[in-house]
Amino acid sequence: MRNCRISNEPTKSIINFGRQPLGNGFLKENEINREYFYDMSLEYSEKSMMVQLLNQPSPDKMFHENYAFFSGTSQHMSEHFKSFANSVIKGPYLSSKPFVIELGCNDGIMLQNFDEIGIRHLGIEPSHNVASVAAEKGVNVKTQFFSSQLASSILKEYGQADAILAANVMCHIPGIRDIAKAVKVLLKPTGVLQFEDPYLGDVIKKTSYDQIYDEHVFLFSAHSVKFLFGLEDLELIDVIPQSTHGGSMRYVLATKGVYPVKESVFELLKEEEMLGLNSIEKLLNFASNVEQSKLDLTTLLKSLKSKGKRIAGYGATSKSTTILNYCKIGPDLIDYITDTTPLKQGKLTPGMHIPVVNHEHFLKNPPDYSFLFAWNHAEEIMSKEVEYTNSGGKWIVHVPKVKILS
Ligand code: JHZ
Repeated sequence: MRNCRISNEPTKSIINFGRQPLGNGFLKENEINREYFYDMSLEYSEKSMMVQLLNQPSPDKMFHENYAFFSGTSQHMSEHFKSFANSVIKGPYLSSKPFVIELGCNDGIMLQNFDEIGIRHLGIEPSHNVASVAAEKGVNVKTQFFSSQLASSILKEYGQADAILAANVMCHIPGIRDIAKAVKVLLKPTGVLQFEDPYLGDVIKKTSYDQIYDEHVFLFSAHSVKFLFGLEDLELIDVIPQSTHGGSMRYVLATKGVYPVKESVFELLKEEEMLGLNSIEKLLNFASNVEQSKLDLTTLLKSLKSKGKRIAGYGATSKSTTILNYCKIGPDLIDYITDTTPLKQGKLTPGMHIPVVNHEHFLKNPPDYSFLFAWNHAEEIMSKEVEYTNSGGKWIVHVPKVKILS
């Protein structure tokens, strides 16, 4: 058994989701017998206050030349990253000749905004296919995993950065202790680290357990982020809640003592204590809510199926992999899942092997019920699918409770 990835102390188990495949391991029929599985157990460390997965597939199994997730698949997310970039550009932390680094820049969706106005920048992205989309847009990108070793060579080539940014990246990195060290080396004394990830508080409040899958090795809170980066003398100076990915948090960190700590940090720490995000008892309560959600969902789907209803999934998200495999939902309950990502189409979902089809298939074969796996994009999808809804198509969601939307 491994210990906490931050404190190296023993952890306590919150919930075990059992045998799980790769969240983005969409596969072809002839790859089924080679499919990879691991045991997914969510753990909590009382020392570091970090909620984490102890077992995780090796990074090269998850992030490679066929990585299936492109950030640019959502219009709303493009707007979000533009506004993130603008808040950095107009914010108080950049010098007159700034240098900005983004960790895990994916297809360049955020850095392109810096490139457009001539700000010196560098993206680090280990997945070749998405990195080459960034490079085609003119973004300066290194196709590598970030580490303290890479940080030293970046330092020699470019110097220190005014801002290091990351969105939906930090929670993916098992060796995060080394990342904290690398950030410390690369930041100017007045520089800031700004990163955002799905927030533990939202996951607990909404029972959105689908945020837990192989790539998300950590579920951060203000408490755990403060502890982790505090080990490198980096201080949490601001927290800014985000509506993206069903509820995220942006954390702003700087070298201790350089900037005042904003009131938002103290408030969030207090709220987390009230919610019990740093108490194993409250986290175990989350585990029973997850079990109830599984029961409610499988009961609903089986009852609809027994009435002869056709059910499809909308959005072959990484998140859906946890729901499908934990609840054992396969093609007997869900006919297909529609997704706009060409790399996922024509393949089967990881583990439960439901066919992934394009949007046209959904339009030509509208189901009676659509399970909204991409619930975090509900607004965008609902406005796109007005015709389906108006002609009687129904939507199922599982957060915050399993229900059919009226
Ligand atoms: P979406 C990924 O998670 C993986 P996922 C990763 N680990 C992570 O942290 C987050 O993103 C940031 C499709 N879609 O955003 C496109 C439609 O078909 O919820 C996507 O495949 N039609 C890096 O996969 C999926 O749904 C649409 O109209 O859980 C959405 O995936 C829209 C809007 C999306 O992230």
